[in-house]
Amino acid sequence: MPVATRRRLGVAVAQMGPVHAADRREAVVERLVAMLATAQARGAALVVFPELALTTFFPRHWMDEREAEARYFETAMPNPVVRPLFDAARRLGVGFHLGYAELTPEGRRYNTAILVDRGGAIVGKYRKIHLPGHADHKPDAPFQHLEKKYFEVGDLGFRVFGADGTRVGLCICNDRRWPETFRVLALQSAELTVLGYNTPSHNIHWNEPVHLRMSTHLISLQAAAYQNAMWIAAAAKCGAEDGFPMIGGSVIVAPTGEIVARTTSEEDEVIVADADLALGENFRRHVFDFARHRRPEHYRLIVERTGAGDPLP
Ligand code: ING
Repeated sequence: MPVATRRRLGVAVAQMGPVHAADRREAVVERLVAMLATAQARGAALVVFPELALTTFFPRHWMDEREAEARYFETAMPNPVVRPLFDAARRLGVGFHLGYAELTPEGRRYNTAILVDRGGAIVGKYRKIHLPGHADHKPDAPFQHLEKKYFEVGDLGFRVFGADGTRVGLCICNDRRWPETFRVLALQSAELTVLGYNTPSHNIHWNEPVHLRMSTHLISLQAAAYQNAMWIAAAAKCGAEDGFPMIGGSVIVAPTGEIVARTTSEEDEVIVADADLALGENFRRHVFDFARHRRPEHYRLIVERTGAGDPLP
């Protein structure tokens, strides 16, 4: 039985430590450029940066939408502040993924991520679909989680883009907790999915043991990678932003479900894997040959129902 021939791709995850509310975007971009150079020097052709990489995780704070737009949203991409990152990537011949808060010319706000190829061109864009948290002010909570207030549900769907010969899927943070995310990307033949996340270490809704934040994060990614025969590269922005802790645990996961690289800090840290994209092909040819094994006629509830309901008659 022929085994797929190797297809190597140097994948890096550039984890970010805290970005405090007072940090200037120029200083943040300098951190990103430094990590991009480190990743390139270690053989990376693609570098994954976190969700909302340019600013602090501002949904933790209650403010007027206009103030949020003025302080934390980008009205153009690229723009003069992030231009040094695009220039460095093109100079070094490295593609990258970047998450940021997008304010469109029509005034719509999205939690957005882009995929930039090794020539510096934006070849993919995604707007976060699964928005966690709430839209109301919870003054008694230690912090807010106002993604449902500041962002609209993404309108671009889950898409797979061609970047330098690789089929790359995009998602963002909470999306990783929903298996539908990765299955829709796998049904479009994604061989690598990249994402960023900002995951608060504490749960404001109940006294969830802190260690579960890391275990549920890793379980979600390892299961998704294996069950969809894809590589997954996930980049945290983490550490205590103005005293509010977020988990690290940036990882590169193989289609086997195995973690092949992970960070050990909650600071700026680069991890790199020499990913063999053919590894997924072996799983897609056998265990997860969707065309041969899936039975969508029995999965209808997944699309027809939003919330759980009664058992079928
Ligand atoms: N953050 C968190 C995440 O999904 C969260 C929110 C944490 C939801 C843990 C449920 C459980 O990782 C973002 N930004 O989505």
